[in-house]
Amino acid sequence: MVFNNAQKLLAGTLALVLVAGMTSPAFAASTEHITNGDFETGTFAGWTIVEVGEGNWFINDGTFDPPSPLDPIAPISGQFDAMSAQDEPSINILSEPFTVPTGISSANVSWDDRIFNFAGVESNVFEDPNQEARVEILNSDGTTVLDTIWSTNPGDPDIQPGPNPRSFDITTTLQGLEGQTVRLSFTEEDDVNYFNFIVDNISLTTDTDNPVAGELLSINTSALVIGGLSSMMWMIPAVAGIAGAGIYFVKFRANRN
Ligand SMILES: [Ca+2]
Ligand SMILES: [Ca+2]
Ligand SMILES: [Ca+2]
Repeated sequence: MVFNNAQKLLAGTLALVLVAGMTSPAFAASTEHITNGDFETGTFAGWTIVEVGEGNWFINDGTFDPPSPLDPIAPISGQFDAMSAQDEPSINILSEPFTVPTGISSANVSWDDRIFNFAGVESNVFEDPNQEARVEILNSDGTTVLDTIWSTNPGDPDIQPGPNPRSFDITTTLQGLEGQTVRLSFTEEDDVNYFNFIVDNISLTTDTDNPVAGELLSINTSALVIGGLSSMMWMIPAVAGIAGAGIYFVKFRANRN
């Protein structure tokens, strides 16, 4: 009967551990890779700006009046967002580096924007790439485009006050860049007329399905302590994984009862 009690204790403990492990969110880790994506620091902390020509990215608190026909406009959310503005033709690049994790099961990028393209008097409101807003994955030093996630295209509405929520699955792209440091980049390029691209709430998240190391550790620890009361047959499959432990649990019960 002592053996049976030990067996019951072992079975019960394993069942609890297995249930706890199987329902634990720790199996998939979700990570946000963008800091200050809402610009609520009131600064570009975390971001890198590269500007070519007479333009730049500016923190907008609702009082910023760009040189374009656009009047001051409230931030998309909170107290601040980021706005591109210019006096002359320019390329304005706002990017933030991040390291792509390994074992990615899903990846998503999202942001909110407003678009004010004042090239409406020209034959083409948007031109690729010289009167365009685009969101890309760049290499670590920002010199190479690895993927274009989204861009404006000829025929798009020139004025889109929104705010326009945009979200894209970039799982495949990031799975091909695992372990690398890359940049999420927002570029506004203009050489036809004024163009204000306003962004806020920028987020890039990945889910990883790495081996459940933390869960296995707790299972093994619990099982090993109790395992001393019974058969070490348990330990081999338990170390191998939850599924293995489950299978041997069934086998153990079948053999002993
Ligand atoms: Ca904001
Ligand atoms: Ca203005
Ligand atoms: Ca385009």
